[in-house]
Amino acid sequence: MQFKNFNRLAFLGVFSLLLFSGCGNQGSKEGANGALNSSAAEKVYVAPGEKDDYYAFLSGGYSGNLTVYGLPSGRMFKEIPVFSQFPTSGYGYSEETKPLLNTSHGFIPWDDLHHPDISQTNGELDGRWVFVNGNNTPRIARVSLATFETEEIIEIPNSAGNHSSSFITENTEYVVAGTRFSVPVPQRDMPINEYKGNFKGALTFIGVEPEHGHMEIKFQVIMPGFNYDLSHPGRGKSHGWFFFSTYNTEEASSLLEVNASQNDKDFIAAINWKKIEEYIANGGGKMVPAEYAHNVYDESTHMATSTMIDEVLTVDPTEIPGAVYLLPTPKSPHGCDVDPSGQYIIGSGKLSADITVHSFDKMIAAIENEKFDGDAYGIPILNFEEVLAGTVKSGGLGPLHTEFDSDGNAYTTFFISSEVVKWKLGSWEVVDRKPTFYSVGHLMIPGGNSRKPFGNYLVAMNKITKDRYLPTGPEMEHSAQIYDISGEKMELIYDFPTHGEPHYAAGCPAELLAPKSRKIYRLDENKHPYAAIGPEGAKVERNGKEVHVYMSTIRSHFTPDNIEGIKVGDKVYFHITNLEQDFDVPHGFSMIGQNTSEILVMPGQTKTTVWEPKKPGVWPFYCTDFCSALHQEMQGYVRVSPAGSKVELKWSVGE
Ligand code: RUQ
Ligand code: CUA
Repeated sequence: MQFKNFNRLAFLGVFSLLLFSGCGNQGSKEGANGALNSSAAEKVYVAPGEKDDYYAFLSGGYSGNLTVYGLPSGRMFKEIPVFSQFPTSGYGYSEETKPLLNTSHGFIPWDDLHHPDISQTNGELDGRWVFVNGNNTPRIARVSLATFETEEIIEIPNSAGNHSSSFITENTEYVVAGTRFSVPVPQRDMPINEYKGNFKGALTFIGVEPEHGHMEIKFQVIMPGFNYDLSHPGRGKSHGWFFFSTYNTEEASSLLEVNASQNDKDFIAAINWKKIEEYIANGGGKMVPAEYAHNVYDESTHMATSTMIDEVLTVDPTEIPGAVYLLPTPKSPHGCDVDPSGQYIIGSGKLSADITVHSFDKMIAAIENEKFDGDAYGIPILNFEEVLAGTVKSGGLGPLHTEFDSDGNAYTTFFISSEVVKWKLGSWEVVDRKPTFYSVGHLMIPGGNSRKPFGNYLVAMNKITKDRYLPTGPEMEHSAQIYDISGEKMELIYDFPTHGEPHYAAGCPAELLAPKSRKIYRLDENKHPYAAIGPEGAKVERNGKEVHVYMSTIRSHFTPDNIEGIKVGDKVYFHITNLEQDFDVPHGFSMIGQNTSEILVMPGQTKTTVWEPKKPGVWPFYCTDFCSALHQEMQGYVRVSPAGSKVELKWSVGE
């Protein structure tokens, strides 16, 4: 009896505890976490047929691609191939898009994509393009936000581990790319242990032509051989400057985890690019030999071309007084972020508990009053105390990245203590903190890296997933988390899986993009040299061993769909034109035994895929996209005869 009572009491105790915490979760925003909180569910619920408020562009890291999500639903809308071949659309496999992946090292069908940044006008997102970086074989790409397709890729010479990239200035004057790894400039055969003093770090300023967004390298600042990790543009009052975090100012080439953590402070490099522009306008800088690819997709011919460029303009910062300064920043800073006003430059020492905030005004005063603490390879080092605006005593560990809302708050991620910390600009006081699950890297607030943030949601992108989803073998997709930041306290409202490794992301209101989205390519504007505009345009032409098939598609047949007279040893180019002029009606094309992928051809578009038949026979092709009730009927045959056979070339449809 006694025993029973005890048990019942214990049971009641546990029950009331459960009840209590349940109520607590529902009653306050604090501690709101997961399914217990029904208002959280409402906040992310976008009913069937309804649309999201924001687009979010998440980097895919080692997938080489960019993924598009809706906020607040966390629904994935699209994966945009950028640096990787992508069979889903045929990107990087079709003849038209292959040149986009050309580099000075040849065709490189992969890269490691880290930092999307949306184009800006007057410091506000303008929704025209999103720029992204390829780390590994240094490249910057421009993705159109009308077509959601990669339109241009430029390779960055003298660079390696292109990581402090691809951030843009407030009128998209430049997209900037900085080298993470310093290397010999120009590249040459030399002993690795002679790194110190001999390797260099190139910071590249790529001009963006305002109408079409075409990129052109304007100049490279050849800096000391540090690691340039992240960067952000000045804005507002600091427009005209660009800030780069550095680590490994020790210039170690081996065991960096120890050797690059010796100095108590590394630097944020402040680059006055307007000064450099003046210097160049007055004939400054040196053209040096370089080899890099510039690849551009032309929307009227639906084709990309790759051009090799053989020189680049470099500038030596020590020859331009007033152009470059170093701001001492503790503990191997990673993130380097600038607040919406342009006053504060935030350096997150990744081995630190505190966040260092520099003041732009104090920096200018320190420069004027020559408050220097020596120099590094001739570049003045500003006195730390003179430029320091404040320190955020965060109570966390391992700060990485900071974004901002429109109310003077900053939000910093902490990798080691696995949390987002909200603090106030100016008073440096911590006002809230929420755990992330787990080990957050970057975070994103739509517009949070511009003069006009949209402060409803914060997306944390985590490095470790562990128990958040059903297990899927040894590898889990990375997890992202959405926090509602419209109140004083942050509230975790949703978890969603991402694809690849999301490093940074960029987000903007849906109304900025949705109305401008392209629906079709107009047939009467199609300038592709191999287009078959209408079934009359369909034909097959032989030119030696090359055969060009001008083929058109419409629901639900190909013209032509029977081809004879192809021989083993031929190289057959299928140029497919989709005659549809209806939104969202692509046709696909695939050929048996083809050493490439299918292609997906958008309405009004022409795309080309190559086939080199190896064996005689009658080989079928078909449409890969379920386009109509008679999609399964959308097929054809190619007769392949032995090399040297006399079978005549002919083609037909409906005979
Ligand atoms: S990185 S997690 Cu931007 Cu490549 Cu910091
Ligand atoms: Cu066209 Cu299926």
